Amino acid sequence: MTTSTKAPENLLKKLRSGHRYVITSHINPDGDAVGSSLGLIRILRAIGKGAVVWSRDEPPKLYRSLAGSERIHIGTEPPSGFPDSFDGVIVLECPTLDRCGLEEQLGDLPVINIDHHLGNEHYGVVNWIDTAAPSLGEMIYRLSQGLMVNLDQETATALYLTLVTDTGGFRFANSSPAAFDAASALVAEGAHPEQVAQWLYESQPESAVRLLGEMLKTLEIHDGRVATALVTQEMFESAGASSSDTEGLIDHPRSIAGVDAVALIRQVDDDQFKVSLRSRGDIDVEKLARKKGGGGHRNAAGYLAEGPIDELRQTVVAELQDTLS
Ligand SMILES: [Mn+2]
Repeated sequence: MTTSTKAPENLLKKLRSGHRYVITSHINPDGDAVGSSLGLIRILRAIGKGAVVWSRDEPPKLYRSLAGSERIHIGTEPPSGFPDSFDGVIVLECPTLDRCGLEEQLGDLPVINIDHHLGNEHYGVVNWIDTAAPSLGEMIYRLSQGLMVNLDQETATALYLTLVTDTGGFRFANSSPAAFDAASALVAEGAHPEQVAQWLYESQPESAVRLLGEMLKTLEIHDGRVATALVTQEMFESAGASSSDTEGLIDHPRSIAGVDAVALIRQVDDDQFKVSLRSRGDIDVEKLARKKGGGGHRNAAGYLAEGPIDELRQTVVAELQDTLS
């Protein structure tokens, strides 16, 4: 039995009362942001509403196979007819309004806030926050039930993808009964798990795999528990890769048995480097990143630093070892 709550009545009422909506989500959109937006737009259309998905940043290539991704309005320039021909802005996945990167542009339109993050600031005229939801897309699935919309295959696929990306392929602690219930229902509605898995895990450009090969040559393990690796501009060139090919690279050193903290040092300019940190369990790398002017979450954080790269690596190793002790 699941204990997921239904979409609240005031939200359903609010959505039914308008004619046209902007749907937006956070900067650097992830699978949950993109899949939830593209699922929601189809659900709104099914009840006769017009809508536009507006994203400040371009979604990763990974999600281009989702239906409607080519019609996402990208950038800070408003979509045509905005704001006069819209009745509201639906903000997904943003604990604070500024996370959408468009807070200056949104003007006075009423905001509908749907989120599953801790610490959401309830900035909307309607707020539906469920921190137990495995993905925002799972909440959108419940919203579709509240609106009594039967999902088509494309909508089911978009929402299913949010479950896969936010639960790390049903591996993370949020892989709850609600996640499996929604996944089951969405697959019954036509989502294809093997197709989504292929998009997410088996559609890498050759350059990304070659860059991984280059990175692994630089892998070092320090006292068994800290791993570091480098990605330099030279490596980008020899792999024919660009910065979008670095997505997920850090997961490889992190997957080594016994390694509790990882740093990937990536060259962004001659003497400028992005340090990405990962850790397991209670090991807090966010604190270290924040001290360096960056940020993130307890187990995934990052910051910018100056070279030279070998000195930087030594410093990072010492600091991660400090964090572990
Ligand atoms: Mn999410």
